[in-house]
Amino acid sequence: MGNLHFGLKAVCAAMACVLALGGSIAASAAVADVPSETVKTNSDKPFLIASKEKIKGLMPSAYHVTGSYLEPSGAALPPSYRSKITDVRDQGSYNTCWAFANIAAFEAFLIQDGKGVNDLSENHLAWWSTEEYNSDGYGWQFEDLDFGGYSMIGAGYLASWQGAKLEEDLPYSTYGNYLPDNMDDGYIPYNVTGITYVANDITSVKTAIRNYGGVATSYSSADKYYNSDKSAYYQPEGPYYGGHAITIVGWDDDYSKTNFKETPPDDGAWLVKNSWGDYMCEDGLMWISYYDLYLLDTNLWGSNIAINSARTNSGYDRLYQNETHGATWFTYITDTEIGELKELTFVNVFDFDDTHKYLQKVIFETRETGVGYTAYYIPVKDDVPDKNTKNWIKLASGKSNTSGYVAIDTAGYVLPSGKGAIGITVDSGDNGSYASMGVSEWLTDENGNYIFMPDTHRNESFIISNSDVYDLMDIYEMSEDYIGGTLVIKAVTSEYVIGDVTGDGRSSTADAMYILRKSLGMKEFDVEQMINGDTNFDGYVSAADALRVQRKSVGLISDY
Ligand SMILES: [Ca+2]
Ligand SMILES: [Ca+2]
Ligand SMILES: [Ca+2]
Repeated sequence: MGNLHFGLKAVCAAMACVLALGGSIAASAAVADVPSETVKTNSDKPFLIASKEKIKGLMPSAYHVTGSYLEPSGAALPPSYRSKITDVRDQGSYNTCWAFANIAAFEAFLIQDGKGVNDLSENHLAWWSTEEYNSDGYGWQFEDLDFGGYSMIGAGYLASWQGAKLEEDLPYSTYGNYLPDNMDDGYIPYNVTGITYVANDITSVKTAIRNYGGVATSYSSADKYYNSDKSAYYQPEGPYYGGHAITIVGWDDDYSKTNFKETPPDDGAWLVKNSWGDYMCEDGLMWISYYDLYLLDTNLWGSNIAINSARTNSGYDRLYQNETHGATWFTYITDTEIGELKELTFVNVFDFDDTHKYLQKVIFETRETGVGYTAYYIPVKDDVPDKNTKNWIKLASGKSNTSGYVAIDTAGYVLPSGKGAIGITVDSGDNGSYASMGVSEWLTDENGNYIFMPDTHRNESFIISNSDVYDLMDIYEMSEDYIGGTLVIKAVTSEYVIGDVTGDGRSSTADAMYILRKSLGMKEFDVEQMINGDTNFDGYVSAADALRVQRKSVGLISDY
């Protein structure tokens, strides 16, 4: 092994210090793909104002995820398609498009997943990112609701179960919008367990829409490329005029190229749900050409987001996590002789409560696709994960063909109570990438002001490589970064195993049959079976629950 570099965002000068791990100093070629050390703000962008002056609000991202190339399974993709969606909302005069786009994708997913029509609170998400709400100095530090946001904020918020809350509890005001005093109250009806980052690729985006309802992304919005007669937008070239986040909810391969102000190379357009009420669009929907220059461009917008799974909030679940915002960067290790390491184990230590002992899922955030992973329960001694792999308990393994928040089903593994760790061994195999993991760490604007501040601690996140155990905070401190970061590895646990009445820790067709027999009076259930069998949480074990268990077991719904 040569000298080790850690792929931290705060690199360059500080990078040399990291090399103390290997003993000497080498150039930091490992960070050549880092787009920028600091995140730029809206202020220096050539913002041109389009209609109604309510455009801007999506900033370039700190990181860029190429995203997942998705292939349709089952029936071929039709030439035109539109998802069932909730009503078009109105962001009013605020730069909150990013919050509306992410919530719209989630609402479309919930319909697609059989969870009905929901009106969720964009207001809560938007205020959640402000320094006014995060007055303790941690979390997103945007000046106010009007500051704009990143695509990653909504994804991190949903995946950390910070929302989404109900519109009726935290309603949005299109003007005179103040920090709600009930931000921390209110019900979260569904907990997100998986998000796919979608590639800028027509087949992939179509597949994501058909599977998950919608894709939240952005385009560069300027009046001169908008045909208001047809609600059609196409920018062929030129600078970008400031991002506007929207949600793609359908397509038409035959949408005529003559509908646009400038003529694209061919027919075909995305059906887009906007958040400008019904102003300037057909019922709030519009069309953007497949050939638009900046739509879906992850180099600008960071990631295109589709929510792919969620659990109904049963009140029995608990999410263990050491951060509540998701990744602002992806960390990795470079060896000076062999380059970026292809296999690493990323670990988060938790203090498991014996009342929520069933481990349902392990979730991690990755920007790579096609990587192999193995999830472990790792014993913790004196606050440090056991480096002896003989003591690790393998929970599940597989290969992820998607980037984003990847959920691994751990089948109700019974967790020992107390301190324990969840490890994910990432093996990039032969796909040309390297082992990396989402990390929640600080971001500054180009003036050095912190726009995101993580709440990090020693003994929470570790990286294990060849039996060497590194506390992530030690790695940061060696690069003179005393704020540090936290790995995005989460554990979904439950008090009960919803859908499992046979007692094997997972819900399957056998459970559906048991529940059906119970509903017909042919079987008696004990208390635990009654709780587990009530998958729609209405207080009864009925044929409807049997149907839900059957639908989940064949993949028609993502989770309870
Ligand atoms: Ca709403
Ligand atoms: Ca079962
Ligand atoms: Ca029920």
